[in-house]
Amino acid sequence: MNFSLEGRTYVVMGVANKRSIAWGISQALHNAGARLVFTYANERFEKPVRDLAATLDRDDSLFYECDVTDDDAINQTFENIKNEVGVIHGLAHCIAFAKREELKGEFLNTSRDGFALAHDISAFSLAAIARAAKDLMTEGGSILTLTYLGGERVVENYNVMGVAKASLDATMRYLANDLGKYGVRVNAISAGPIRTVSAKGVGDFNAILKEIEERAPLRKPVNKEEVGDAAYFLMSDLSRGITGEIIHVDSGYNILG
Ligand code: KAL
Repeated sequence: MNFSLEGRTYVVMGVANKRSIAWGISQALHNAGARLVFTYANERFEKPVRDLAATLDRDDSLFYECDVTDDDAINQTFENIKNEVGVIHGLAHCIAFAKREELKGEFLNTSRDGFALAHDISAFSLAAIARAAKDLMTEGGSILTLTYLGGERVVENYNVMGVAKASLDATMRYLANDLGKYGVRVNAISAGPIRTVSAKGVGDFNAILKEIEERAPLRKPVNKEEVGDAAYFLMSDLSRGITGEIIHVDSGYNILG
């Protein structure tokens, strides 16, 4: 069995800065020997992603802009990746968005377009990307997305993003069923709260972390390295019997009532 990812290529979508879970995943895959292909939403993120990748001790990483709300952009991105590397062995989808004003107060006030936007970027994009990436996974593959407990139960303020995560979770399972026959596995990691750009501006994030320190079985918040290691497991042959699964990397918080 192959624990190493040497000779393999993985696409990581959604690195925003050094705190990003996507960056923790990138580092873990890199340390296991993988070649990385980064995609970012728009030119604003190009330099941060290139600067971070430059800290890795290899220079064959690739970079592509990919607006996941645009089918043509998705198809073009994977066409470009195919022309450059031929085969990919996995993909990490670390992408979500909801309007800031809909991530506080009551879910009841969610707008029609805010609901559609959150679902388009945070859930449908996984299906669109899986469809485009499948053609590059000719040696089998592992697709990974990031979800959160707020898709399974009500978490204050998470609101429309929680509903979008529930959709993402189901999307992941349906894709796992469709793609299994091609040797492609599809799973999700449900990470505990980590102070990333997503969490920026969340007033009571300290209170959320304090709750984890006091109540989670492991009594500490998780970090992006712990999520990265679980991602490495899901990208490697060690997880070859696992698909359609949500692995909680959350210090055990989700088991509490
Ligand atoms: C209950 C929690 C507190 C946080 C509440 C909501 C978090 C939602 C996540 C969502 C992805 C955040 C956004 O979409 C922010 C967006 O409106 C504004 N930010 C941006 O546009 C920046 C510039 C870009 C880079 O961000 C995006 N997303 O494109 C949940 C906590 C405890 C756990 C978290 C943080 C979960 C999670 O889903 O991230």
